[in-house]
Amino acid sequence: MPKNLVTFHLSRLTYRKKGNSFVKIERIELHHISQPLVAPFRTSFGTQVERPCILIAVYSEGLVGWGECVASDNPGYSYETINTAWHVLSDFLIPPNLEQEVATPQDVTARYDWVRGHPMAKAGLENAVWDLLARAHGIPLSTMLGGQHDRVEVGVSIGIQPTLAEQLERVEQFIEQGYRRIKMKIEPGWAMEPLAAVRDLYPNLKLMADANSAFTLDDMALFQEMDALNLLMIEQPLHYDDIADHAKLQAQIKTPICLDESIHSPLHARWAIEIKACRIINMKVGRVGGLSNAVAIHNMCAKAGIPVWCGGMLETGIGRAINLHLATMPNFTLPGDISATDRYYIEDIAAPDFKLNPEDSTITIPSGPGSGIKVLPERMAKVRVRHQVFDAAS
Ligand code: OSB
Ligand code: MG
Repeated sequence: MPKNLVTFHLSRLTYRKKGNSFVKIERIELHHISQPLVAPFRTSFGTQVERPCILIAVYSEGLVGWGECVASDNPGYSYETINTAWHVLSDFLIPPNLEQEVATPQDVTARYDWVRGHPMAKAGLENAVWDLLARAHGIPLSTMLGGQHDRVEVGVSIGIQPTLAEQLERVEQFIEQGYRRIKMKIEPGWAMEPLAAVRDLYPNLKLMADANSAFTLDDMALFQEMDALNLLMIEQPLHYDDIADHAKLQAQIKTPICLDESIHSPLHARWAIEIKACRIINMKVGRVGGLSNAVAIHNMCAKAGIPVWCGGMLETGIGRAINLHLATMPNFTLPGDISATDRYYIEDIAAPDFKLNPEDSTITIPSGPGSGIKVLPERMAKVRVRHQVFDAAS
């Protein structure tokens, strides 16, 4: 695959409406929304009952591209929050891009390259620009990314339940719906017993655990015990910023370690691969700062023989559609945390709703230009907390 795959594709395309190969950003809007989840989602770092996010709309000549910033209202998963992202977007990322011409997403990221950190804020804006460019060229986002499938394999991530009986009930319910890969959240005191109980009932299930950083190297014996469960992988067992200790753990257990929280950029991915800190990487486009970095990490992992899969952040239809397009790239060889809309929300701000294809545990990529989804303004108005318009006049 050519290194500059993205530029390679775009340099041969012209913007359908104008015959240009660039668009000019006229206006950017931020929408802070918050939607109730169908069920509380409990992890080792907290419980969510509502899912807030910032939706980013980038306008050019009657077209609009949509991105989603997946920061939450508290810094439990990462240091970013809705408020830090709003600040960084409105004061540093958006202003240098207003009224500017954009031929590739890198034209936008280059204008804020100097900003350290804040990957979720950056991803929200960059991904909206990818969507806008793909719509302008009249091609699906997956084509722009070099993707190869029209459906991708998915699983479901189940939060920590109040009792073992309820945990088993949840697992059964999702398997009945057609999900063939189950991820269980674990924490100290909720690990071996629930995992072993599920493994006993489903000896051939693709089963994995996500610790969200809740353990230390002192728990080595527990992880060695887990080797008997034939798990697909253990996600982020140790500290959220650690790479080095994960290499020590991986050397002493058979189950593949998958890193989530500690991979923020292609540089972190290279460090993890070089010291053998993991055998798998969870790709979250928000956590790595946008689709350009996601493509770079994907290509690096493909070369190193490290499979990737698409993680989730309980996205709305906007973020979920982008995840689906991303997961069509060839080294996404494990099922993603991209579940059907009804697993998250009663009604969503975008259409169409995503449904599981139960015959093969897949979700079909939306067709049409860009991410292929349409935002529903009436639904958005119902759940909106804050709104701001950025244009030449503001
Ligand atoms: O660690 O993968 C995680 C949700 C929010 C924050 C962190 C994580 C998750 C999930 C949910 O596991 C995945 C999904 O969107 O279905
Ligand atoms: Mg995780």
